[in-house]
Amino acid sequence: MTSQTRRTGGTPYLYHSSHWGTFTAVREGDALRIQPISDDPDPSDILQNIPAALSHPARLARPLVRRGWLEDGPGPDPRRGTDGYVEMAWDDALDLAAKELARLGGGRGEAGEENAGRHVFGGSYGWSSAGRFHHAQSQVHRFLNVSFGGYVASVESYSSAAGSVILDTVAGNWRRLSREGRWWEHIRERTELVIAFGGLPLKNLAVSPGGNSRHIAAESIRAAAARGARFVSISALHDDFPNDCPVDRLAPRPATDVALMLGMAHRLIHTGAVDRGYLETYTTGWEALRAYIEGEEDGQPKTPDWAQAICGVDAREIEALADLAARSRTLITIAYGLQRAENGEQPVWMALALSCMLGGGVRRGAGFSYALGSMGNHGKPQLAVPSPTLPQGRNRSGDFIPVARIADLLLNPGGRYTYRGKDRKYGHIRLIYWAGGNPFHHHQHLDRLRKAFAKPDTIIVHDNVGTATTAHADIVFPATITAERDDIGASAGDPFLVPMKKLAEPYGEARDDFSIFCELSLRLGCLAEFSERRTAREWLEHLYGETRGALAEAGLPAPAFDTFFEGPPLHLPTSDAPSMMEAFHADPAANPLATPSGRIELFSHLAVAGGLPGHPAWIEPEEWLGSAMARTHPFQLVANQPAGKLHSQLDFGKTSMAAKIGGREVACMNEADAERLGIREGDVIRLWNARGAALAVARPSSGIAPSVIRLSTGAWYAPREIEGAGPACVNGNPNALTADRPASPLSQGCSGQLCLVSVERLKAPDPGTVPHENILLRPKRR
Ligand SMILES: Nc1nc2c(c(=O)[nH]1)N[C@H]1C(S)=C(S)[C@@H](COP(=O)(O)OP(=O)(O)OC[C@H]3O[C@@H](n4cnc5c(=O)[nH]c(N)nc54)[C@H](O)[C@@H]3O)O[C@H]1N2
Ligand SMILES: Nc1nc2c(c(=O)[nH]1)N[C@H]1C(S)=C(S)[C@@H](COP(=O)(O)OP(=O)(O)OC[C@H]3O[C@@H](n4cnc5c(=O)[nH]c(N)nc54)[C@H](O)[C@@H]3O)O[C@H]1N2
Ligand SMILES: [Mo]
Repeated sequence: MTSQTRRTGGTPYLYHSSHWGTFTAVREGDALRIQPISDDPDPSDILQNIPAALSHPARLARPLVRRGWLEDGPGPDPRRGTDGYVEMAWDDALDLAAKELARLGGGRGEAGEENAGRHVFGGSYGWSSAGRFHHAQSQVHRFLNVSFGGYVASVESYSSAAGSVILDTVAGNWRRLSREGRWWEHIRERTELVIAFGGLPLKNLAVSPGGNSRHIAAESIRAAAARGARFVSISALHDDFPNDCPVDRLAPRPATDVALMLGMAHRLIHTGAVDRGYLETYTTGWEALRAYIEGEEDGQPKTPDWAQAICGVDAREIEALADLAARSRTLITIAYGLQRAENGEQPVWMALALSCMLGGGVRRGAGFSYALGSMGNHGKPQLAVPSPTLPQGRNRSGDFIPVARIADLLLNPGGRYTYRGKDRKYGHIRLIYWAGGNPFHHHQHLDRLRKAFAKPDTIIVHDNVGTATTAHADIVFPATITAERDDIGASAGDPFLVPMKKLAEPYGEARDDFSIFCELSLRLGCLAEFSERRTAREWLEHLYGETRGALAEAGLPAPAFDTFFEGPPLHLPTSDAPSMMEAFHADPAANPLATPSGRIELFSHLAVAGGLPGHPAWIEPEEWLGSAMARTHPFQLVANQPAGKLHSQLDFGKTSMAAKIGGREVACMNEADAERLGIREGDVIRLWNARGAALAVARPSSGIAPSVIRLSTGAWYAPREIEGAGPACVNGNPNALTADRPASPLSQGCSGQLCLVSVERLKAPDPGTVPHENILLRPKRR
């Protein structure tokens, strides 16, 4: 890394990092000027959202306590979400919070009562910020482990639960499968055909948890195309593949990719193109899958014509794609998006099966890559040394929920459900402690989540800004943003350890999550356990020391902390070790997969035990364009990730706001659909179904399939009454519409990507949007 620490008029450029890029910044008066590092070949515009965060009126300046909670005491309360707040001095708010934590059993620490945390939900899902020490989720987990001896945790992610669970089940280790393998290098150099289910959307590849200093996807795709590699993007949306690259596009109806894959599989069988040697050596269960494909199980051969009737792609095109795949060095990728859906396991499992039929990844550049198009650091070399992580301590409660079952947990204490083939029971939650996530962004069917958030005694949230989640909390602590503190940026798939230098003083009276937890720990008598008597700076030095130690062991001496922290990002070595699949392919007996058979399972007894068919199969979802519900709600909503921001973060920033019209999200729909409905570019439209409604600004386009409408996530939830039409989120949050329905009984994953809706031009007067600073009802400034 070339040092960029220049000086302009005496002001140094400082290094910092975000989930969407490493940058240098300089203060110019009240403004912050941000510049991507020169090593980044394709930096993301999302960087330009950051400066607004320094002083935006949505920032929280002082602790807030909900009026109803303050007046009537803790307890279930349906006023959450519409109540007002009282501003409080830090010491008073901390005393109040500590008293409530103590009442609920907190404060006896590791030596205390076993399972005091069983009524505390601390799953606290969310991305918070890139720095590895001030990582809010790690901080809250550590605090609850120390002060309550544990908490009800969450497992899996909103990103990937159906896909992860099925890949763990049939290929052993989804994490290694998705991260390992130098796929971008292979694509540049060897792969002849990339079939990308869900495309390779550059917008998503902007981002990776912990940092993404080098955006290499665009140049890799271009280099491959220049070499003659072919790409097929399988998606209803044109912009799921870079526009400036040659690509063939297929647009199956959303949620029907399994049918398309089965049609291809049928063709491979009937043209004799199946690699039987691969199936025999590396897989089990082929006979069961073959019998299903040929219709021996249900009397229905899964022919390309059968597939066409479901997915809408011409049968001859399905055959042509199968033929091309069979004669090419083919890589099959599948985006997370496809599995964030009902029966989301099936497209992932079937894509893996299809790649096995084609000979798997024995030849370099061919094979299967999970979520290559979903995270910027997948398919890059992995680090050879551990990157800094805050130890979270031990959770002695042992209880957890699959992360997307949060509303079920709160609404249904004692209720039973299944997960990974086991029967489980929801506990009874009295306290929610959330830091670094925004469930009123990430969860589905938000009107239902509001009812769920009415249930606990007390909800405590830390955030930088007044989100819809803080607006449902009883105690809100204002946290600093990453730019207001020192930290270290790192990610397993990124070569740089970044000294993230403080760029600005905290807004108002905002404090670091760490220091808030130190204050609470002090009051609860467990400060020494929580902080281990280290200051934030000493923690940074300590965490850096672990990476430095590993470097020294590898014969690569690294500078002392102070030198590292004043200098440019530190280049870390990457690992040359073969990926899990490379090792397995080289010697399946010596390097078996962690499945019951040691092989890739095309039939799985564990899947059956978890409530799924034993092999990948087409299972009709409740909400797709061919289902009964489509007669009343004829549009498939694709609620995918937003291009101009990360989730709901910095939605008020420059790049995010530039993508809106009148402060409202834009929904892209097919131009013929728009014309039929009398909708023109710029019209305000209403999307609705039985669960809720949202307003958006229409953008008719030829780049989206008929009957599909795309409204990306990220707008701050603001339900308001629409004249004559009931409530709608006036800012355009699609989770007002999505279903809180598990992907399957196996994974209990989030299925928020797709749902059915109706669409019309808004007839009532436009109620306008709710600006970010008014999402949480604040007291007048004293
Ligand atoms: N319909 C639909 N819903 C989806 C998805 C979808 O495809 N469709 N995608 C899902 C996916 S994949 C994901 S990962 C989730 C994302 O869901 P989240 O990760 O919950 O979303 P974020 O907006 O990143 O929320 C992070 C919050 O942390 C706050 N924050 C940032 N830094 C700090 C800090 O230092 N301290 C504290 N205390 N707070 C901080 C931010 O202000 C923000 O409110 O959404 C899911 N929801
Ligand atoms: N800019 C930006 N980048 C991000 C994020 C962000 O918020 N903003 N979030 C990050 C996170 S947390 C995650 S988990 C990843 C998410 O990565 P993904 O989940 O892969 O991202 P999405 O954009 O939700 O979905 C990718 C595409 O899948 C397509 N798709 C949906 N359903 C179907 C289907 O049934 N069939 C087919 N063929 N295609 C379908 C959609 O057109 C969609 O654009 O992105 C990461 N990258
Ligand atoms: Mo995600």
